[in-house]
Amino acid sequence: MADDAPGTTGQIKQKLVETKEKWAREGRLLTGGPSLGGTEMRQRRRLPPGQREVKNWPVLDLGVHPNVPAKEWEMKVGGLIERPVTWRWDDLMRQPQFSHVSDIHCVTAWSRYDNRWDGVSGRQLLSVVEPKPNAKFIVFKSYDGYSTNVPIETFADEDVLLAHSWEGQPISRDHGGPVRVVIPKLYFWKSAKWVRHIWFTDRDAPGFWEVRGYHSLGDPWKEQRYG
Ligand SMILES: Nc1nc2c(c(=O)[nH]1)N[C@H]1C(S)=C(S)[C@@H](COP(=O)(O)O)O[C@H]1N2
Ligand SMILES: [Mo]
Repeated sequence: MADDAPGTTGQIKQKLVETKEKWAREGRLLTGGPSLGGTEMRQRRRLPPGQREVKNWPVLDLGVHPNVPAKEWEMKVGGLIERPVTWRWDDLMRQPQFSHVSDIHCVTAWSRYDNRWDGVSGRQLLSVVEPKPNAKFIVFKSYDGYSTNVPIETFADEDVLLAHSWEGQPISRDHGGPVRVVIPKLYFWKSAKWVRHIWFTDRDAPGFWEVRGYHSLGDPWKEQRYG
């Protein structure tokens, strides 16, 4: 895409990408345990199948950490919506602010409990841009050239944010600041760091990991790692 960061594929951690593609081919980390329905599993235990809890917060990405000062951050929202918008930092801060505590589940098997996020809710964004009836999927594109896709219903969940703060502090550059997406009900690769574009479409458009063997939805409770 013309607006992707230039040369990203030349700079990314090729080894990490190859290892994770291999996991997808081999189905690594799959427990093969009984698959309970989402709510049933959630009531039984907090840790999704095949995950382990960590207390630190690992940094996981392609190795390119774009430097986007808050004052220069700009996010375009377009596609199948009634009101395309471009938000800069002040536009984001003028929106009603939303705070939520949620768990992170990364497909590389770590989970981190109780992350406090502040930002603007996904629902607030939806109410501003008004998706058209034929909008079914959302594609996120980031300043590092990364992309990922989710169904519009998932983005409309009550716990989704465009987050600018974590534990009361601005999100660091390593973790996707100034603004990242947070979608707690899916594996963390669906939560785009350094978000730049939010695009509404009528058909599913697989992103960076989805074209490399990772699941199109990625529900940790159903262990949708690959596929
Ligand atoms: N823009 C961008 N977003 C991204 C990624 C990336 O490489 N680039 N990696 C994804 C993956 S695989 C994970 S596990 C999480 C990691 O977020 P963290 O580094 O804050 O833990 O970010 C996701 N969002
Ligand atoms: Mo990940």
